[in-house]
Amino acid sequence: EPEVPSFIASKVSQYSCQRKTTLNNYNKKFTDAFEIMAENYEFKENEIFCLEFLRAASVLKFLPFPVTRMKDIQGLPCMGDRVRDVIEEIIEEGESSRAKEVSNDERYKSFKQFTSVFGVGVKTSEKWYRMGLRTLEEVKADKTLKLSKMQKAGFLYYEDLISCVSKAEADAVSLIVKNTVCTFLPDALVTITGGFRRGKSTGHDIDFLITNPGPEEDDELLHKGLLLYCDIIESTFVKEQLPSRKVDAMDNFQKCFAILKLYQPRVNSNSYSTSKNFDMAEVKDWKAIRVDLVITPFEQYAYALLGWTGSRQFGRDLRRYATHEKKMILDNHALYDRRERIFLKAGSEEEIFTHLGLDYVEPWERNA
Ligand code: TTP
Ligand code: MN
Ligand code: MN
Ligand code: MN
Repeated sequence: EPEVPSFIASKVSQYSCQRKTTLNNYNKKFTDAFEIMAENYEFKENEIFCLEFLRAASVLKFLPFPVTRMKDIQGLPCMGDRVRDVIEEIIEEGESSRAKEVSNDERYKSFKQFTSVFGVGVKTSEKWYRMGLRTLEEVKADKTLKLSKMQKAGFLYYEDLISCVSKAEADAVSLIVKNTVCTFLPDALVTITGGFRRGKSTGHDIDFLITNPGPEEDDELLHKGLLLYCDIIESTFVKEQLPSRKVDAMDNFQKCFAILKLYQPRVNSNSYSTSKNFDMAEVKDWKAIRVDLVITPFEQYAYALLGWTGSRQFGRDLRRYATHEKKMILDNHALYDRRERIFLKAGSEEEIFTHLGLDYVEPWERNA
């Protein structure tokens, strides 16, 4: 039995931004079941139950030992009755009958397939399900459906997009994006955010934050070349507006949910590129890769970096902590102190943690 003398359950914070969560998860058995439950509630638009399971998963991801008895979770935050029932059954039976039921549920299985398509969310899935559609084959066969430009791209590159992005591919794309950006903006800073910044070895996409130090903002950058599919969302940020209080707020940066065409290394070659391999005209020698490009003004860079590094749960808890413990409002652009009625400037993530009175948490410890 692992002995963890410094571990005191009742001292574990309910906020994941006050915990250090690495990718080393001792309780995958439990957290996988919770994530299925949470996703099913998300598909049912039951945000409260969804968050309950996501918070519980996040606490167990943080635990430095595997849970083997109910006594192990005594005193921990976020362990409500619904959560405890699942844990108890997994301890006793090895699996959760509720999670198993959900993964075999027709509606869940359909929503899971539908939302695996780029551009398809819960709303569209709901619509298709109500029309009697159950599988992607049925969706593709239905010629009456009006697909968005994004969804068409999602179906066109489906196989590539559901296969994970590797670290090698992320590094290759990173070089390409940096080189391309630098031909337009030589001083620009390009940073990988998202899961790869948290140390994950695979991802569903690659997230980039781009900023140009100095006063000049370049809103032309995204309109220049290189992308297979690109839906540019113009910046809607208004100076002096208060940070958003929504739990899962979208930000107002100019951004682009793109698909990039990455040429695979040729036989006997190791280099990825975005130019064609002419001697291999017969075989598909490229892979479609999902890339998120976010452009931020330099003075908002630290806030954008913190927000886009995630994890999603870590970000939610940072904002919840700011609101409930500090009377502040945090989003991807700014931090507003409601008592002092001022915006708190930050040039680094460390400064944001300091403003919030939190110990610094490294990116690889934000896998909540
Ligand atoms: P994702 O790319 O969805 O997630 P991820 O990189 O953690 O994991 P994956 O390997 O599946 O890609 O989002 C990255 C972070 O960006 C996430 O913490 C939430 C944040 N985000 C925003 O802040 N605003 C947005 O509009 C979106 C889409 C994401
Ligand atoms: Mn990502
Ligand atoms: Mn994701
Ligand atoms: Mn992303």
